[in-house]
Amino acid sequence: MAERILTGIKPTGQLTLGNYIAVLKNLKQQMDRGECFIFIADLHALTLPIDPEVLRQNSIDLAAFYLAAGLDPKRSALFLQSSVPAHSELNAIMQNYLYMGELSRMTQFKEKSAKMKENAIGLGLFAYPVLMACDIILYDANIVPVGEDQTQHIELARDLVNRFNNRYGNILTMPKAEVRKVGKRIMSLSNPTVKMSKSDPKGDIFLKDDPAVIRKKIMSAVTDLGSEVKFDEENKPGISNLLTIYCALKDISISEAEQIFANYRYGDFKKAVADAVIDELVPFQERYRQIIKDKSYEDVLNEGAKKARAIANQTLKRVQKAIGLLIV
Ligand code: ATP
Ligand code: LTN
Repeated sequence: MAERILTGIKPTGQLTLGNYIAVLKNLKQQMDRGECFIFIADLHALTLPIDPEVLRQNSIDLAAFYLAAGLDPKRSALFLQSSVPAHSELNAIMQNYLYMGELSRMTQFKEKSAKMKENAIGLGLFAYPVLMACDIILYDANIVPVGEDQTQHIELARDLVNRFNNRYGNILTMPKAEVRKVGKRIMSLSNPTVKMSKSDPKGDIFLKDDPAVIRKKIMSAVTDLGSEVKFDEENKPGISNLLTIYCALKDISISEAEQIFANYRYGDFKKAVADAVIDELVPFQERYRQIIKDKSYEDVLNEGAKKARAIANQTLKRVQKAIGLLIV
């Protein structure tokens, strides 16, 4: 059976190298494997306060980034989550099949709400994984490429599918998270014990950074005691993170990289990592600028929404019928 692949990114801020490695870098390979549904999770971006103009700009940027990464609109649907109403409609149904206890155990919710006052935490932030499960279920996706931080949400989507199918028959497709072996969690360059994240942009490499800025950030990345370039997450988290970035971009294993850099000092090693990031991002940025200029994302999003709506509406109908809603 051909694979059905789905993934999304929130337009909440400037995209980072973490997003690139987790999702964008593999887009071309994913299209060779099966049918891709790739979206801009703009409804999810509303789960924390965001300025309307910033949301609009981020959404355009994200569409252009997907295209710059090689997304081929003939072989995949690129769309805005908000332009497919079935996401919200299925969400209204599925919120009855996931429970408060389960949702309150989600690490992302705990982290994002930790510093907020109780009466400022929106219901949408709490219910985030319900909508995310709907995103996946609507397209009968069996493969969901993500970074490691999202696997807990996909486990919950799997629980939902099990629960639903046990009760109503074989209605929903079981999804599976696909996390790359090397690069599942890119860490901050200034604090390699925390995830590089666009909502907490300390030690981030942004996809729009100029080459000189990228070089400066990598050359001043936190490194560790000792002088050997070796992968050891516990004792050498900084070097391990830079090795991970290098391997993820060059598609080689950690041990291959350790061999390449066996006689390198930290400074020369960092220079090689900076070169690798710049070599990857410069042509990508050129494509991005061209797409922003010619606005080719507009037609692509339009066409993508049509394709997505056709599939999503079928699943929604199947669910409505199964649970006893009258379809008239
Ligand atoms: P936020 O900080 O707003 O939560 P985010 O970048 O973590 O942003 P998304 O934009 O929705 O969240 O992430 C898109 C994809 O990128 C997800 O699959 C996520 O797991 C992955 N991702 C994000 N940051 C990293 C990282 N540092 N390393 C690996 N994957 C990442
Ligand atoms: N939750 C993801 C973004 C996201 C997603 C999805 C990813 C929303 N819906 C469906 C994969 C499949 C995030 O926060 N990184």
